[in-house]
Amino acid sequence: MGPKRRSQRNLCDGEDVVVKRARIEESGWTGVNERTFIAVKPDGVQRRLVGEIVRRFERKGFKLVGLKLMQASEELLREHYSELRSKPFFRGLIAYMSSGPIVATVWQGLDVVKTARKMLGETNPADSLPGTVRGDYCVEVGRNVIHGSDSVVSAQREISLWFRQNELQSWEDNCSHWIYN
Ligand code: IDP
Ligand code: MG
Repeated sequence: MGPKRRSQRNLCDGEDVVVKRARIEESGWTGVNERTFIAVKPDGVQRRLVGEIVRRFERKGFKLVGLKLMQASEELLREHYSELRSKPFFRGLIAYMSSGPIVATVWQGLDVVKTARKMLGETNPADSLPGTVRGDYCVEVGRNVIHGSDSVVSAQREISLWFRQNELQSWEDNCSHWIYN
């Protein structure tokens, strides 16, 4: 399989077909339209943290534009974490992330990428302050319950990897003027 073909495969459901991936519109990713990819990892789902995590992002004022419960394929996970493929923990990371369903979400709002990373806490829960998801709900780096994109560029890459275009909703936010002035 050539590189072009591979890049068009829909890794989010394993179908070997050409599909419309979530479109990356550079101009639409600034200001209040910035988006990030947040996933509740298998341990977060097992430990019934989905509602708590979604609640935090909703109450903060971010807008939910995509959400699905899914079993991620190893192929998707290897692509998602491709930057870490030479790390000694890579195999364990793929095994962990494919050990059960994940809740994949996309959130939109002003500075959502940076703010979501603060809400997550540090990669190692031991370094994460109370009040962050990892600071409140986990102990070990290998079971840190949540993923969040680390930059706008990563967010664009990850959203297009995990979501099809028609899985992301554009909806009118009737309370946006209570969140933005
Ligand atoms: P991040 O999730 O905070 O962005 P990354 O460095 O991108 O952190 O690592 C991705 C994931 O790989 C982490 O969330 C964690 O699940 C896992 N991981 C990172 N470092 C280690 C490690 O030293 N041992 C085991 N797992 C790790
Ligand atoms: Mg990362």
